[in-house]
Amino acid sequence: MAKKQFRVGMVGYGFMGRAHTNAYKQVGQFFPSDYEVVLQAVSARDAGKVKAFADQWGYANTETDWRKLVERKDIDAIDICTPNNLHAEIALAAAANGKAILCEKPLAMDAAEGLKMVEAVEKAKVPNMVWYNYRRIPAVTLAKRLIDEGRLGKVFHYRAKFLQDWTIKSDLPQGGAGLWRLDLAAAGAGVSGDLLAHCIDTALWFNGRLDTVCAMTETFVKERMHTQTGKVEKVGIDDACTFFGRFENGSLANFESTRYARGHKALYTLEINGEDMSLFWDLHDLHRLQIFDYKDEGKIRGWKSVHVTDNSPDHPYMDKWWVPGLAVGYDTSFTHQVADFLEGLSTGKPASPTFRDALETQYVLDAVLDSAKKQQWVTVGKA
Ligand code: SOE
Repeated sequence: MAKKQFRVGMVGYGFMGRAHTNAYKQVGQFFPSDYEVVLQAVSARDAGKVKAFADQWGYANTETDWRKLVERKDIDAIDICTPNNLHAEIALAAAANGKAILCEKPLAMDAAEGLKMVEAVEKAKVPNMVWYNYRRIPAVTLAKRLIDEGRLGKVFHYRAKFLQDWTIKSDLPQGGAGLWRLDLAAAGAGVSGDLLAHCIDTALWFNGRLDTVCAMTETFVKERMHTQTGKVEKVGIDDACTFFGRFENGSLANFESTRYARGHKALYTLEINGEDMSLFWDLHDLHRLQIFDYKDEGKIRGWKSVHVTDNSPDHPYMDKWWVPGLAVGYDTSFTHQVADFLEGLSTGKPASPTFRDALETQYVLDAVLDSAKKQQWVTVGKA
């Protein structure tokens, strides 16, 4: 049977534009579905740069105004890879034009904006998803399966860290390609929205709602040159953010994110401790899931390190790749996410996180920033 076309129009072409496009190109080879992904068009303001990107990555044509892109009849899905301050406007226009939407994380600048986006996609009944890609690392997905099977028993603790060091240099400007992450107006927040958002997304997926939080933030470099104004301006983002919290299931949360952990480039680690089992995962060793099973108590007590590379359905996604023992990487978490999205289109069971799922992370982020500002515990909001 002929495949249906899934014609993508992407807005933006930075690091995430490459990661998503790579996934679109790979998915049909490894995860056959009812759909053929077509790289229809990419949009960005600089005509020359966007054309060069389109030629390199195989997009059929380009636009310099995303408004034209979302109105095009030959496009089925809009992929939003822009700075965070544009997510809502583009998503609302895409929903009004009946497009499926795949939006880079975090969903929005804050929960109020995120809620409008949720309402728009739900009213328009368009398929939607947010690129919280770490859910689709096979070892992380396996951890979720073990949790859902009830193997951990009562959960006591959840802890996660996302550590980087690339903004320590005080002469790094704010604003512009990649560095918009340092500009509050474009990013909405600092490491909390950029890095902690990943940790929160996985945590809520694994362990349910967070109820209350108590946070601390710091901005170590207080002024930076702004690339748009050419002036030295106050830095409004959080450079580091740490918080404690309580999940609705009674377990305790402990999170840290920073771009000032000298030596760490992208160290995302998570650990969950239950009465019967503990799980630990580390992005730098992404194929391994460390498991402590209390059933082994006695002579063979100890942590085991499972290399999640069996090409059997026991190891999520891995039956579609190579032979047992051979690894896949960070990039394939995006491929898995597109594969799940397309499967969701076929089955009518949407792939997570939908905009509504990702809104929960926004509520936590709002509470975290509010708590840091007020220097007190804050209850996490709900839709
Ligand atoms: C920031 O450096 C960044 O690229 C984030 O924006 C991504 O979401 C994260 O996965 C890696 O780090």
